[in-house]
Amino acid sequence: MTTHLTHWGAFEAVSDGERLTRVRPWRGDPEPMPLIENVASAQHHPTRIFQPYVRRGWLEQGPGAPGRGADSYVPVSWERATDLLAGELRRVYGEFGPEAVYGGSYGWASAGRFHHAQSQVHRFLNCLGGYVRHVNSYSMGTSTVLLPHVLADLYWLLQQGTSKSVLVEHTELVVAFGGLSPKNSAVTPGGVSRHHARGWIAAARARGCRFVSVSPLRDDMPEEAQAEWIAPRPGSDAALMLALAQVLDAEGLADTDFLDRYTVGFDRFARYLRGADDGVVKDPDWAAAITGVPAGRIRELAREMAAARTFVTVSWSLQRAEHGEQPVWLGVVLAAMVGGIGVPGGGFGHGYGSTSSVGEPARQVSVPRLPQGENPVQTFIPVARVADMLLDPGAEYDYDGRRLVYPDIRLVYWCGGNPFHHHQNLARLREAFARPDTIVVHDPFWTSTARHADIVLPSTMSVERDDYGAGDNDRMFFPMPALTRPHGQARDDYSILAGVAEKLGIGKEFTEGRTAAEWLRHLYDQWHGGLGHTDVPDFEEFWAGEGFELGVTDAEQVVFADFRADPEAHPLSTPSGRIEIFSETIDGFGYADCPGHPVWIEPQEWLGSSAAQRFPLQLIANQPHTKLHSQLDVGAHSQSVKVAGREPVRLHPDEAAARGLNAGEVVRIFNDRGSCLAGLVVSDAVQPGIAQLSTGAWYDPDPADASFCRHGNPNVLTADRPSSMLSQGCTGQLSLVQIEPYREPLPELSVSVPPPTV
Ligand SMILES: Nc1nc2c(c(=O)[nH]1)N[C@H]1C(S)=C(S)[C@@H](COP(=O)(O)OP(=O)(O)OC[C@H]3O[C@@H](n4cnc5c(=O)[nH]c(N)nc54)[C@H](O)[C@@H]3O)O[C@H]1N2
Ligand SMILES: Nc1nc2c(c(=O)[nH]1)N[C@H]1C(S)=C(S)[C@@H](COP(=O)(O)OP(=O)(O)OC[C@H]3O[C@@H](n4cnc5c(=O)[nH]c(N)nc54)[C@H](O)[C@@H]3O)O[C@H]1N2
Ligand SMILES: [Mo]
Repeated sequence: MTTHLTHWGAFEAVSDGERLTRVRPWRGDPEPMPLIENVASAQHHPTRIFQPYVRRGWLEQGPGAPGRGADSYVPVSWERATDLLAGELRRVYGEFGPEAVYGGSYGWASAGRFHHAQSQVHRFLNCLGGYVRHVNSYSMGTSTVLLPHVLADLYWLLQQGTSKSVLVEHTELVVAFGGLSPKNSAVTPGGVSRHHARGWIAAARARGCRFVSVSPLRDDMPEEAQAEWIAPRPGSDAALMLALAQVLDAEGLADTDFLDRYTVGFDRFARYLRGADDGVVKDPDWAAAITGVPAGRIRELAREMAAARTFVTVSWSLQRAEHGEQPVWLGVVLAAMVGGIGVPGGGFGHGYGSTSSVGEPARQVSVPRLPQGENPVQTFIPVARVADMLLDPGAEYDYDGRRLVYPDIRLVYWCGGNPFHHHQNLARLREAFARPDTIVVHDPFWTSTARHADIVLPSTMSVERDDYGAGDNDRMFFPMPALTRPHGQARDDYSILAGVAEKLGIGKEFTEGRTAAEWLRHLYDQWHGGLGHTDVPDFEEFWAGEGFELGVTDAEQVVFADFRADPEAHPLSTPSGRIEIFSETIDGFGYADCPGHPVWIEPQEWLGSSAAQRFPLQLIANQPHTKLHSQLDVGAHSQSVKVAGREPVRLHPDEAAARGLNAGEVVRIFNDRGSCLAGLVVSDAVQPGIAQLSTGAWYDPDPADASFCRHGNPNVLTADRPSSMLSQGCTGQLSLVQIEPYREPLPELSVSVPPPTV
């Protein structure tokens, strides 16, 4: 059997050269995940792209031809496709320059670090003169901007966060905003070898640690935690956290020595808690009316947090929302008020249930990766502003204290992502995608994004090519030799781009004269040579083996321990060198939607807003438990939970009964932006007032109405609205909807078969 790594786990497989005939979890994985079943079952699905295609209208009428998303496709040879693409790139770069090319290409693609699709396309576009890039992510677009102002660089924090093994030993109380969802811990960017979503929680619990899960869904916390479940109205966590802070302050429970020595601005924040300027004391009674959590319970929880060694973790989902800065900032403030930052088992964590990597100790070394070259273009967008950019070239907008201008994009190049999965308000995204002259997509599958492209190039899946990989903070470094030949005429992104580079006369710059196999060896040798220790195998031995362990610097790492020991010698990277409970920098930007200290600001769409009269259910569009985003949605495990082929939506029994809905029937979910079908699952793990429809169903628009998805993609319902002017992050997690029975004949899905071809 040969080992292979995916973002959702490592597996061992047997192949007949064409398909995987046996797959079993990697033997080192203590909690294997059924998501690996999607790989073999999807590999030769009819929606694999067999050969290169060009959209008919574009081929016949040239760049800018209308019809994207509804056209048929013309199969072409690789030679023809490469010629057409090279010609179009020459035209766009020649006439408009690199500022007219959007190459951000956001998306997770596959594990395996050489064939990392984004790195490949970025290197290619850099050889051509550069491109408009994106900054930040859909995952943590809000925190990435906020945290450096108030605590630390986000990626540093994720890498250096206190080890889960330290929490197991020392923590007495975990308060998890957004829970510690076992489904999310299935995944690590770049791959996960050993899953331990449940193991550490069970061990901490056995030692006597208590867990409080603050979440609208009971199953956001594994049963092993035996957690107390507190369910505030979604989007109202900031109010709950302010009240916890108010109790700590009012009852003299705050660690004032810690606040004096390690933080700045508590006094400004305390005025707000006490209502000194607005006359509103942010006490538990105030918060109870907003959150629905009983005031008595809030008061008690604050006391418990002050009395115990408490770890506060805030899931990434809370910042994927309007004013998503506030609950993250308040998580930091609460951890500071109870004095736990820098202490083993205390302090603040971000996303301890959001991926498997968070709370794993940092490795001593990173792993080899393809150099991307230099991008001379300065223009960028915060990633979730893509539709705004395409719809409104020349418009100005605010971002992190700057005034930026959207560029005028002629060509969009997407390789390894699925914006018609990940972006909000998909009907609007389709209008945006109608604007550029040309859209190029590489993907193994006919995703909805591929169906909006002009030039569609079939990529291999990771099981069809040689590579190697290790996930973030994951200790295993695996060789990933190809398990099967490519499907149809698929090529890996590197070969595709090398072919186009050749035609454009930049072949040498892009390939440096190496094949993919030669790159793998070259990058490994270079890395190996730079390590300076001898216990790491050379390439031959590595390639013939089944992976090896990379060392970690400190298995029992405690973040901010050195800062705690000596804040003068080890200041934070914030402007003051301390934790900023009040940020002069953010205050100086003057943004009404993100002032200088954390506050409660009512979102536009939550159960307390007037919009809830028409749309009384809070849609939670969280990550799916049966797949990674939209990847391999046609695979067996993903399909196993669909209801009449539609994505499942979960409702509380009372909400189903109030609408006369029965489990197993197809329902229509709608608001003013759009509607979709979904299959009803009734469960008391979901709070009343909530509809939970995970992301990931391939967008299947009705031919007459792009805002109606027949399959169940929640992003026809979500708002393309930024978190704030500070961060411009994605807010796809929460929106308001209504649900009704669907009485029409069920429409067939078109996204599960290839688009029409000529
Ligand atoms: N409403 C709402 N929306 C959300 C979220 C939410 O919480 N709510 N979450 C957001 C988050 S956190 C994220 S990260 C995004 C995820 O959004 P994406 O990362 O765009 O989603 P994926 O489905 O992983 O898309 C990866 C694509 O790459 C393709 N692919 C795989 N391997 C290769 C390869 O080797 N080469 C090429 N060329 N292609 C390859 C896959 O087939 C797939 O189509 O979604 C965001 N969208
Ligand atoms: N199986 C699987 N795992 C994944 C992924 C996947 O697609 N599939 N995607 C990966 C990626 S790219 C990312 S970025 C991470 C994302 O990690 P997260 O952002 O943490 O994941 P989500 O599933 O979006 O949200 C977690 C939970 O937050 C809760 N929640 C939502 N809104 C609120 C709120 O207002 N208040 C409170 N208290 N809770 C709320 C929801 O009930 C939800 O189940 O997940 C990663 N892990
Ligand atoms: Mo993400």
